Amino acid sequence: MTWWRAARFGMFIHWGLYAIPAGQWRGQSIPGIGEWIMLRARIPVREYEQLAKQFNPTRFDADAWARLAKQAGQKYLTITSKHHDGFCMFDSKVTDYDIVDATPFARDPMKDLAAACQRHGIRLCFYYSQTQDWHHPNGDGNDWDYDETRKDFDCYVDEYVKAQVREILSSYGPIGMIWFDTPKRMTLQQSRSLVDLVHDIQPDCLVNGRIGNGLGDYAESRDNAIPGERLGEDWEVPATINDTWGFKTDDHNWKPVDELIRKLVDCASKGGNYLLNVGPTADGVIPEPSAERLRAMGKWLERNGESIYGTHAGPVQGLDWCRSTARGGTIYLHVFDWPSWGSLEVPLAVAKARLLADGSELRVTDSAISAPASAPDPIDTVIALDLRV
Ligand code: JFZ
Repeated sequence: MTWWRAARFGMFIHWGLYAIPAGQWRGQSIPGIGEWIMLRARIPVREYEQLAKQFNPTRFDADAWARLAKQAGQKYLTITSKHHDGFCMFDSKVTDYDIVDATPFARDPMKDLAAACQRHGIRLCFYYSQTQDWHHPNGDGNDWDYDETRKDFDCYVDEYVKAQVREILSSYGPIGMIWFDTPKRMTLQQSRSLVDLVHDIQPDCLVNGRIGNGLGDYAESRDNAIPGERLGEDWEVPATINDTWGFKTDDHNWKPVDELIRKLVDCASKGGNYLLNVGPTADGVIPEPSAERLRAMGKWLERNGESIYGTHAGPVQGLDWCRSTARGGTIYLHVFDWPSWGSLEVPLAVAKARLLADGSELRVTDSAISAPASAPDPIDTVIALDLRV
């Protein structure tokens, strides 16, 4: 868990056939998250499958994606190898329903991504939908093509899921983590056998909490739900920049940069990781509104990353106007609301205070820190504190 705890910030990528309809089906806008369009519109397998013939992401540039993650200050990248629609974005030998065999693209983008992540020092992780598979006759969730009561789910897990988990762990070098999702009908025995399989192949590979049945190396929060207080366990929140994971043409509800930075800080202050999603288009491009926000976050982290990476939850908790993180003897006070009255009152025995961004010292009297009239950084001014011993 060492790398994962130090990382604090990762890139989530939801990319698959659903990026083609991008929220529209037969001239209708389908409400909800883009990657669920097959279920929401009850699209028959035979019809949805046809999308593969159009999938040709000629503008896909693995290096650009890894570079963007790097510029954003993200330390790991988790990409959908297979989402609930069942389409495999990697070269699988146990099905032809994959990007190499079924699309005109006919290449494995995960190979390029693995190499690009290596080059840029980003840990590659795979999302894998182990329970829901709306394409496989024995997978969970598709009751419009198949009779749910006649499915042999155990067989699907033993013969298909395990084979594919083996593939994604054997073909792309070291994998940081497998991000399982929506365990639903997984039994404890099934969850356990998948964890064991992962560790048999790559002992250092982590498994997230959505493997189900209380297993996994850390807890996964509900989507977009940052806990109200610090937790005594390792946790991560998967989050969207707009309101969808998979690309949708009509979702323009992009969160502003200041909100995204504060959410990252909020997570770090409660001891958790922020896994922030991008949904590339069908031609392989990360939407510019996402890219520009990520680059702005990276700019902020260039100046203030010391207060995020490798830190744990700080001692000041439960105040609206600030957050805190800590590492070694240093406490990082993150000021969201700058005082107009010239002083910051902190419930700590402060000895020394300096602005992290430029190193300048702030005067300290009786634990109150003198504050310049206006916020040095209106998004989050970080002050590094030494305490009296
Ligand atoms: C799941 C997926 O169904 C979704 O498509 C996306 O991949 C997301 C990251 O994960 O959705 C969930 C799973 C769990 C919760 C909410 C949405 N939850 O626990 O609240």
